[in-house]
Amino acid sequence: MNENRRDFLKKGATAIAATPLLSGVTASNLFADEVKKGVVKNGETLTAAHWGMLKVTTKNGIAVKSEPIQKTSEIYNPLQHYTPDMIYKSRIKHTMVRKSYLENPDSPKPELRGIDEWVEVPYEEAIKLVAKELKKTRAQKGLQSVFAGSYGWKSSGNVHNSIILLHRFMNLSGGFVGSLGDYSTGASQIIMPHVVGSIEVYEQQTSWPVVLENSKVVVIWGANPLATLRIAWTATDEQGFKYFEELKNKKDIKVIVIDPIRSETAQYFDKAQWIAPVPNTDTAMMLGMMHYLYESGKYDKEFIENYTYGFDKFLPYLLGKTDNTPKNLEWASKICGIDKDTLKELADTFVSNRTMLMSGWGMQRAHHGEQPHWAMVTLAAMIGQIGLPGGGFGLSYHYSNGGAPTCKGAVIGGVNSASVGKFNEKGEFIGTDTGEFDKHGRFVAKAAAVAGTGQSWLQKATDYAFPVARIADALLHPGKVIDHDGKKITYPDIDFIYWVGGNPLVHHQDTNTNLKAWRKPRTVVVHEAYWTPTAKMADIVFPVTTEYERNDITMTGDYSNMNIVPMKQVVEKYREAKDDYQIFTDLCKAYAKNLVVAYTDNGKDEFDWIKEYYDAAYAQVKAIPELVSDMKPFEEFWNENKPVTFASSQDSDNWVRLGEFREDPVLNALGTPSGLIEIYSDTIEKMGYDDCKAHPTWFEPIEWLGMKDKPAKYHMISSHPTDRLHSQLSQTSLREKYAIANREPVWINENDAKELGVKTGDLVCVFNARGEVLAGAYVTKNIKEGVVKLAEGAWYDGFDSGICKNGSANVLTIDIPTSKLANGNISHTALVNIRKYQGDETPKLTAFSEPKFSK
Ligand code: PGD
Repeated sequence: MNENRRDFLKKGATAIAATPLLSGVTASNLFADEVKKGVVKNGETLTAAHWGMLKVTTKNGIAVKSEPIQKTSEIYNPLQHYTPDMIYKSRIKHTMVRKSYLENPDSPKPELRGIDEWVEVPYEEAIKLVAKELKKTRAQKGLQSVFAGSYGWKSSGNVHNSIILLHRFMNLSGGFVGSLGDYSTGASQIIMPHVVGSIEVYEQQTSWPVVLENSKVVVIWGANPLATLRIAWTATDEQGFKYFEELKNKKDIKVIVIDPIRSETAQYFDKAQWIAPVPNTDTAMMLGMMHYLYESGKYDKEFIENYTYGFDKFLPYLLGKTDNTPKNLEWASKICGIDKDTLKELADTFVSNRTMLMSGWGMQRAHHGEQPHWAMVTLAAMIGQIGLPGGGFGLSYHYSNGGAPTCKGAVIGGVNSASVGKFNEKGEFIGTDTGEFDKHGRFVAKAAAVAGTGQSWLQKATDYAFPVARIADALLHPGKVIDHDGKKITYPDIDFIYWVGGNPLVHHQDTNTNLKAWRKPRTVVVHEAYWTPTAKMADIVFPVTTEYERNDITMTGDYSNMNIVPMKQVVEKYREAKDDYQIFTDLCKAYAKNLVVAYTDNGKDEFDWIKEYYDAAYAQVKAIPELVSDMKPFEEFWNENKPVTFASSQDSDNWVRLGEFREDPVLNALGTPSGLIEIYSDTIEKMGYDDCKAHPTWFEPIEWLGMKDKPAKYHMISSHPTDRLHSQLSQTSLREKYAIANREPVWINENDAKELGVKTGDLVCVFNARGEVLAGAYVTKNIKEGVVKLAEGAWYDGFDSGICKNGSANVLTIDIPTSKLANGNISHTALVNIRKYQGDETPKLTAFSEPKFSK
């Protein structure tokens, strides 16, 4: 028995799958040095999801229970307990085609999308249909008519990354129109490079140990980390929870929460000061504090002088010289609704204590969303603690465990989006710009391609790529020219949509306009596991596996890179569900000769990819002696059923964001034109936009509580949900714990509720000129008067009546861009009205039911 195997057997005793009855694995090969590929029919299997590393218990091949594999903090994460529901509820069982599309794909009655009947078709027939119609669209309308900028949170896993798998297919088969940016940080990721020379929102933060040791004040500004840290883009390692718990226990750090909602986080920090501004007015609030710091001379002149550019050009605006409106405390107070003494006290607290301003992203998902983060950086610059331990600002503590020190270890790779394919006159695939067939018929890709960059062919496609949140506008207005960050973009004429890994009928603003937009193109193809509203709006739906029905690999903690986790198949594939990878492989076969060879990189299956990524990481670890880890060869790692865990280094424990810049702003200049923090941007000035000036500016949002002639009475905030990941987990029984009157809950302030005659448990209509939804009233003092909260992500349920019976917030939101600069979404800018539901009968909820099938 060799060392490795002995080690495996020893460790096997403590591994999770104590009695692995592996289907397809016989007793004689159980101890062979090979990868165990079958599912555990009775026992526990290790996997991971956005919401953590999980062990799932199966009985007779059925998943019955799921739990976290470890406890990192006292903070409970309910999302980890609903895997069985994710496997069995609201699933799509068969490959389906919309009736009118099947009858005549050339004239498919797109106006019936969402209300038509569905026909079950053999999988192979649907594959041929998609290949044929895609080819037809490309031939007749060009690659700019095929939109595959498919956006969404998909599921964890580096192999079965549905969105990249789609891009890989679309690239190799001829090209597509992509999208720019994302819904999360649409405004900030465009403005921040102008201000600090980096995207900032997805950057590592000053490490938590440094904050806990040095900060005296932590401001949680428009963030709800106790909700958003339940998940991570890869899989959460819950380090964020651990550190927020430590923060709570640090009695010498004052916590201030600035948010119109007294969120779960504010409630967790029971001693925290809660400041509730009028929604969308943070910029004015910050300008008021800046004015006070300037006039009182309390700001850090030296920092402004040495580390920033353009303060002198910003001052005339701050002081009111350009518009006769000094942005003083009185002015700010009138706008943001916080009395001026409190504003002054806040500014004094910040400037006289080591203060970390931790901001969420909600405030930039609003009209003129570029401004609050720019104002926050400017305020932090005047406070003068940027680059000092525990001071400054941080835009990612609430996301994917930002601030958890980065571990020293290897990083697992992932499938790439390849390059655009070339075809001969017979329509056979012959290679790409970066790859060709060798004399043995093997496809050799010379360079890994990343979506949206590099290739010459893509230049044409990227001419048509547009900001992702402009999708409905683009569908409705082909040829329209828009401004974007100093460039002009022409919308393509989209006639074919291919969407995987996202739920745009729920995530995009102004659902009723979005529905019209989705009824324009000739063809819509969707891969989904569930009958989501997006699946219901398609023409062809392929049922896909969930992450629990396939094998994969992921890392945890996007910033910490703490663990490598085997994501093992928990149960057999559900009904006709197939992996996205399988579907695209079959589409390649149907589309063109030899295409599949390039797509699968010469026939790789999921295990070949997993092993390739792991082996590369293993080689990295072995090559660098100081990377101490218990990383083992792939077979042992896989069979052992345990994550590989890396440790952080002293350097990363002590890391301070912008610390090097502070030490030497010349040697470590920022990536801005001046190399400094830009309070005034000459680049933006040259763009000449009326809705984004060259310095932080207060602009009135299109709808807000302080406006004249308000079109509706209450400001709706559509926060990220606490008990879902966007729309994911909606159909699980966790919903029974939070739904009110069997609908999405709407938080209403107790005084507003009194006036409305509404109490907790009542069914209410929330409405405005854009639409109407039904929701369940939750009356509370934990929300500012005049503000209501309806979390985003409830599955839209209004195909039959036009009124969403499930409370999908985006029915009520506005679909205009933040500004010409960033074109982000403005989902937190919307006024709504509320009334008690008056009908005799309560409308039946159909959000989680199957659509109509043709007999
Ligand atoms: P999810 O619910 O995560 O929402 O929008 P997003 O579309 O990301 O949708 C992911 C879908 O992918 C699910 O339906 C899931 O079943 C499917 N899926 C998961 N795994 C796979 C897979 O392996 N293959 C395939 N084919 N499908 C899979 C989120 C978006 O919403 C985001 S990121 C933000 S930040 C925005 N936030 C707001 C907001 O704050 N307020 C409002 N009103 N609206 C928002 N919309 C945005």
